[in-house]
Amino acid sequence: MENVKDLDPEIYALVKQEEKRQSDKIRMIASENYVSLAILQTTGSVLTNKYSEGYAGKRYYEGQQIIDQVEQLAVQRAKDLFGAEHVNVQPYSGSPANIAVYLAFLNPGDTILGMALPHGGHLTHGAQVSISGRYFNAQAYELDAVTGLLNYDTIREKTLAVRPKILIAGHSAYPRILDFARFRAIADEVGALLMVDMAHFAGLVAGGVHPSPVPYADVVTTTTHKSLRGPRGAMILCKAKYAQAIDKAVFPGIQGGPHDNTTAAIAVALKEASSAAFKEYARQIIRNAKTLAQSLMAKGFTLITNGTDNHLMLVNLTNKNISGKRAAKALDKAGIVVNYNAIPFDTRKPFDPSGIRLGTPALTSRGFKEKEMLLVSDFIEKVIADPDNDLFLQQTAEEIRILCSNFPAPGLEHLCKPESK
Ligand code: DSN
Repeated sequence: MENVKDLDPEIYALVKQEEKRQSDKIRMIASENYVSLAILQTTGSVLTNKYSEGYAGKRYYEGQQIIDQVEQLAVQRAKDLFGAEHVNVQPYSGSPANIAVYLAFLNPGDTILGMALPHGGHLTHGAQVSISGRYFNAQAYELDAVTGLLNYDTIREKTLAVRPKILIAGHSAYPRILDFARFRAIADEVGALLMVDMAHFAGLVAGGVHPSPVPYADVVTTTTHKSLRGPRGAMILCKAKYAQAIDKAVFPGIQGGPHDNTTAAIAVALKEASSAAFKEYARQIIRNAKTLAQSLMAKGFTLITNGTDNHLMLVNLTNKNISGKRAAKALDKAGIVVNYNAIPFDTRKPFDPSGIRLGTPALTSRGFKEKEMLLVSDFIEKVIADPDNDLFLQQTAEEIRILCSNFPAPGLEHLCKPESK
């Protein structure tokens, strides 16, 4: 970063502060992670200088001798890792990927059916504030009010009633495994396409600890930077018969030139995700989440669905007499970064809801295991019990900084000199 330091000391200082924040705190936002130094370096490479509208072998600018190879490598690695017939690696991120799928298959006003946003769905699954809810007839299914689980009978009833052109499975805040065979069967009853947004759990699928949607879905979208631990970007995986429609929808449908530096970093991430070490990483994400869930429940925390099968948990804080926002702010001061989150059938407003969402991908990347999850659970319990005690929060932040110094985060190893308390 020496050149940045000389040219732009303000941005340099901010980047350094963010490095320290990421190193010193326990990051539990379920969609975040730490990429490797190799991925950081590739993202910052000269590939950022190139324009390459089109696809390998059919571009609109010259000079693609290298870029074509980069993109072909990324595509091939994604096909091999996920067993997909066709992959597009160009979407800028998850939201454009989902919108590209709609452009490929829908006309304005057509019906889509996805998980309701307050129940764990994503904005682009048909929320009214999103283009997906404004340009299409967006219908939603909800979780079961008693169990907090998806109820496939009610999803089927809703599907039969609204007859969507696309049935969407996938979520941002649902702690259980999805039954893709059941979604497929429901979609088939009305001749709908099945789209699975696996952004949150793509790394778990790659690591073999979550069922793959690829054999069941017509189209699978995913970001590349969550549990998959790549750069910020996205991919669309689909059956070969949809390849042309998807490619045309991404470019020229909604995007111009792909970000070739990101494409290369996605290729690196896919290589990492194909390794035995990544399989172990994925297993540990789940072991950590289950350990934390059990420990929090033993302390009287209410978890939606009473636990987790994946990398995240949703905590209903109502019985702790604290709102999600107040809890998230206190935890952040104490060195644990989470997001406040609506719970199903929340009676509070989305900007200050009843829950928090906790995820284990990032802390697992820095080497936290079951033992550390019990410490995290203790920290969370104490902070939630005393959220306004600034001195205590500061002391906790220092304890957490010392704990973190013993677990250097990928890409930030240079900041950590192990300390003991
Ligand atoms: N913003 C992401 C999340 O936190 O789940 C979804 O795209």
